Formats: sequence, C-alpha cells, structure tokens
Amino acid sequence: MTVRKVKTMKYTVTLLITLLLVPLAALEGADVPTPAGRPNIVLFLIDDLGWRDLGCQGSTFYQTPHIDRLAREGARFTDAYAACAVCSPTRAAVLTGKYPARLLLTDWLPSGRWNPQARLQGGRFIRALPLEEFTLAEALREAGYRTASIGKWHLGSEPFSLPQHHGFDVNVAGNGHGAPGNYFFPYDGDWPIPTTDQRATWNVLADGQPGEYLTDRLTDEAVKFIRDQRDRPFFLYFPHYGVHTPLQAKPEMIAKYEQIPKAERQGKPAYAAMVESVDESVGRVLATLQELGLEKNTVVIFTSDNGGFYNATSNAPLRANKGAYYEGGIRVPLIIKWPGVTQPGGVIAEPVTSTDLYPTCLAAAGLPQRPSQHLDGLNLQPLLAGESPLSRRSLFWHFPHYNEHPSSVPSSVVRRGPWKLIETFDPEGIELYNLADDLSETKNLAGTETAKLNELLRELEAWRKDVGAEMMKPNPDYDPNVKPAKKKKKKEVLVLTQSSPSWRPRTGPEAWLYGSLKFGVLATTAGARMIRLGVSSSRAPPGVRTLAAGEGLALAPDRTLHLRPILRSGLGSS
Ligand SMILES: [Ca+2]
Repeated sequence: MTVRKVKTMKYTVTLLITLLLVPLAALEGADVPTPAGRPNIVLFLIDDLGWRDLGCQGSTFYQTPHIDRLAREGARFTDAYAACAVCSPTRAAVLTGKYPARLLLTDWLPSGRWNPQARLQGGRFIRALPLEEFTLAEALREAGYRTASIGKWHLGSEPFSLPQHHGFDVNVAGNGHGAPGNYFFPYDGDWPIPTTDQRATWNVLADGQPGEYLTDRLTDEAVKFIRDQRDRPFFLYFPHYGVHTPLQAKPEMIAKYEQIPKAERQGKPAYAAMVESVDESVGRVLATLQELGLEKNTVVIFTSDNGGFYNATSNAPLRANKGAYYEGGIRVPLIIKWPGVTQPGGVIAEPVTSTDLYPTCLAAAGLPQRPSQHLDGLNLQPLLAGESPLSRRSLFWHFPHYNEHPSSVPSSVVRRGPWKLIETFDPEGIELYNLADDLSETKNLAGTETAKLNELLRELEAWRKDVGAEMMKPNPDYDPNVKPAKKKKKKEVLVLTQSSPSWRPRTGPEAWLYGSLKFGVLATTAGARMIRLGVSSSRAPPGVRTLAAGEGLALAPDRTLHLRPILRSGLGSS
C-alpha cells in the first residue's frame, strides 16, 4: 500500500471519528486541516505597487491597515526585488523560478520594437510563457491543490498560454493584456499592437453590474474560490490589476485623499484610493480565511511586480521608478505570513527576488524542491524561520530593451551585498553604488572603486553567459546623422456611455480629472456646465459617439457626466 493511500485511510478514519464525536455546528469555523494536511497558499501580486506605498513600508500618505496587519503577523522584507522593472518578466519569474533572461522573456507583453532608429537593436524575446516550463501552479496541482489565477495574467494568450494552459484550474479575468480598459464595469478596452497599425481588443470580465469596481469584483471572485475549497488545499494566485493605470478609483475614496494638502501627498489621490481598494481586498481575503478557520493553515504572500509608476507615486528615497534599474524600479514590498515559521513582526534585510517564491511555496506545501525547474530561486524558509541566511551571493537583472519610462535605459545589473553595479548599453556606461551608504544611488563610485567594479562586472558577464542572456546588437538601420523620428502624438478618445456613473464633476475653477485625463471648464450656462476636453479624438467602436478636443459638452441635469476613456494617456507600456 502506498504512503498516499495510508494517509488517505488515516484521514478517512479521522474524519469519521470527528463526524461521530463532534456536533456539526462545532465544525463551523473550526481550525480544520485540509485533507492532505497541506497548507493553502495565497499569493497577492500587486501591479506597479511602489516600495514605499504601504504604511508598513513607511508611507504616511497611503492607508493600508490590513496589509500592515499582515506585516505585523508575518515577516516583512526590506530588500525584496522584482525580477524585472516591468510586468510580464516578473510574473514569469514568479511562476517558473527562473530569471527572465534565462527564459528569454525579458520585456512586457506584447511589447514591440519601439525605437527602430535607435543605435542598438533590442534583444529578441518570447511573447508567451513556454509550455515546457513546469509552473508553480502545475507543481501544486500535481500535489492535489486546486489552483486559481484571479486577475491579471499578461504572459501570453489564446490558444496556448492562458492560466488554464499553465496549471490553473480556474482563470478569472486573465488574458494577454496588462491592464483593464476601465476599472469600472464594463472593463473592456483596446490596445495598440506595437509596430503594427492594428489594435487588439479585450474584455477582462464580460459580465458585471454598472458601477462595479474591478478590484472589488476580483475580491468577490477570490472569496468565492476560497469558500468553495473547504475539502482540499488551494493555491490562490491573486495578481490584481490594481494599481496599474488607468488611475481610476471609487470617487468617495479619492475625495478622502484630496483633502490632504498637495505638499503632503506621496502620490495622486486616485492612485491612493486604488491602493486602499487593494488593501480592502487583502482585508476581505484575510477575514474569509479567519472565518473559515483556515488562517493558521494558510501561507499568505504579498508583493509587487515592479516599482511605482512615475506619474502615480513617489518612490523616494529610492531613485527613479517603474521601468528603471535604479532601486525605485525594482525594489518592491514583500510580506510573508507563514504560520509556525515566520516570526510575527519580523523584518528581514537579506536581498531576495521573485524567483524565490516558487521554491518557498513548494516548501510551504511540504513538497520537495524542484531545483532543475526553479534554477534561480531559493527556498526562503530558513530565512523566514530565522535559522540561516541564504547561500546565494548575488542577484541579477538583464533588460536588453528600450522603454519609455523615465530613467529607463537598456542595462544589466548585479547586486552583491551592499554593492550594486549597473551596466548600461545605450549610452554605454557603468555605475556602481553602495546601497548601505547610499540608498538613493546618488554617488557613482565606478571611478574610485575599480577593484569592486571589475569583480562585479566579471560576475555579471559570467552570469549572462550562464543563463544565455540575449544581448543587444548594433542596429544596421541606425544612422547617427538622422534624427530619430518624432513620436506620434498620443491619441485618446472619450466614449459616451450610459454605464459608467462613477465620475461626478466637481465645482470650482480647478481642472477636473477622470483617471489620467484632464478637463477644463469652458463655460457655465443655466442649469448645466460646459466642459472643454483636453484630449484629441481617435478611433472608437462603430456607432459610438466620440468627442474631439475643444468640443463642448453639456452635463446632464443631475450634473453627472457619463464618460469612459478607452485609450489612456501615459506610456502605453506595462
Ligand atoms: Ca507592473
């Protein structure tokens, strides 16, 4: 008889005894172990949440009481990193335990060659998570877990690279795109396909109610999934679309942050409200676990996929933002609550990265490590338990691409101890910082610490060779005498709709905001205001009226304007 069968029999006997002896009512809310005795795993992967965008990370602006509580009950990392400064590669690293450079999945999807006049050609990269990878979800499902991906996927799409092709039993709202068209139902939108004149359309959740907010809806789905899993262990991969652009949040929540004087704000009120909605989501999931008696048998992980977006938040004291290889682009919050292992309120300073979550989750599930799969990750359990440091010496990044985010430069990075070396490809350069003395990366020591520089550079080169990193090559189309083509003006369109009553105009002379779009007051007439739209008209679905820049629009008598931006300002990159 196999071990598994013995365990199953034991469980059956235990369950029968339990059922015979304990009145049913007493089971409600009891601390019931899952059948296989394996803990559940909940992994929150927040999109674009900056390192300092939580109360427990030092913010006095963002209000995140539930996440702060999770940090008090679990352990918090000060030097946790995302494997990439943009979305998709980090997600691939989380699910495979491999560096993006090793996977050849080094840019966000479906990014293209944005800059054909540039000096270098961007590195080749793949546009879907390869089926050959044995993902964390597949490993857990094989061990009897029910697996769900609820939220943003961004690792490919039909016909072979959705969550259901990578080990997830349930996929809610995940597709190839990196952002919803709108955070209020309907969530659909479209997206330019780089280097083509075409657009992709998508709809993350076709059903919903007018006014429904995406972060809340995904939480409803997550709570439902947890409630449905009382008979077996589950892995809830919960990659929220929030707090990525478009910056849209519940008006009453935005209003609260607007009361705070501008000088005291760390970011935009709409962004702060999006963060608070994510915090509410964490609170609801934790409350559900508590209610079902699963709190002590569930490992909860909370992290982000890259640094904070420059136009939404401030990452200070970290330098730069999402897309950049300074700390502001890659250092992220990481909280792990592993009952019986983590020490409540623990703060861990050892550098860790996205690839470590795969082996850590295997250990949490009581499963053997899969070192040939999670080649670049280490089980964090000894670190979380305060037993021993990790055996790893260095962390690496490789981004052979141009990107439109401020301070984003094609580069490779190594961090070893307090030292961080950044090799940039265009312009060519080397920067060396000592993070222990200079967290904000203000003093480039490349000119003075040459021994350290050479040591780290050799290590970085050896690593790139080892993982088969794709290097940038000279661009045959590059002509230094030809100025780069001017960027096309970004196009935006507003679509009138009956279904987004989320926005109400404010009175007063200030500019009005809806998401990232600005409006100015044009004129006031009896019973209605006119607004001038500071955006230009572009494509819209057939039959839908669009508004051109400068066009006046009368508000409805109830002073409500129903607008829905389907294209956004911003950088168009995820
Ligand atoms: Ca992101």
